[in-house]
Amino acid sequence: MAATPIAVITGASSGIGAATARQLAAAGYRVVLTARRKDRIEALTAEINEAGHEATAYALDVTDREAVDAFATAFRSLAVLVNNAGGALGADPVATGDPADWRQMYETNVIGTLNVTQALLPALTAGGDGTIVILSSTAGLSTYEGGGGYVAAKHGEHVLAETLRLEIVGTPVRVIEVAPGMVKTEEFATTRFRGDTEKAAKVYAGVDAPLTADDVADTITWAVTRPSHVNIDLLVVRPRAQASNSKVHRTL
Ligand code: 8X3
Repeated sequence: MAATPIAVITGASSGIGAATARQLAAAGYRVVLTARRKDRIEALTAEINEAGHEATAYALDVTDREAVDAFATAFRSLAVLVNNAGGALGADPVATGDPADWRQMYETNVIGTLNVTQALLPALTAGGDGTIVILSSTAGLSTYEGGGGYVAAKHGEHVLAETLRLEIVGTPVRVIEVAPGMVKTEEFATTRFRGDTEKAAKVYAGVDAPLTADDVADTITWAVTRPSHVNIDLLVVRPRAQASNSKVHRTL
């Protein structure tokens, strides 16, 4: 009997990462949930196992290269890596944005993805059929006012995906980039506005049905479960009410 394929998901403690862990488990993967918040991924792991699927939790900060390398030693062969950890901090104009925020966003979104991808690439290759998913954003494809360091970091992540795909062509590993637009999750906007729930709510005010974490997880799961020779290079997914980063229909 063939071993159950393993999928590692970073940032699996909430939002898109958590929804992706649930959906990939239901699709037949043994999911390995990583995030800094151990209690959260342990609770989700228990939920997935109780549902009759296979999950394990591993507390990990993707910006800590030593910890990432130690984590990677557990895998001789790996089917899927979903680089989901990341996020936004602040929505200030370039003129006044805090360089510390810019640095932190580059560190989590770009270096975090680089760390985990570099560390797990040997196992993804050794498995003979690997898939790397990079969760970028529509903020990685075009800019918007107040996008600042987030837009810059997501452009970096997009370029990482494009470059890696060129460099590893011919190996049995594909690189899928999923770029969501407006997704309403419990934490994304609240973190961006440092706990200011009023400002966070304004992001989605009057928008008829922003995407949910499940919508994006569904997209990821679809892309990952295509036959091995099919590579969904880049998939942009937005809610119907959003035509571009800055063109959003609101009923206010
Ligand atoms: C999230 C999309 O519009 O907040 O990645 O930059 S946006």
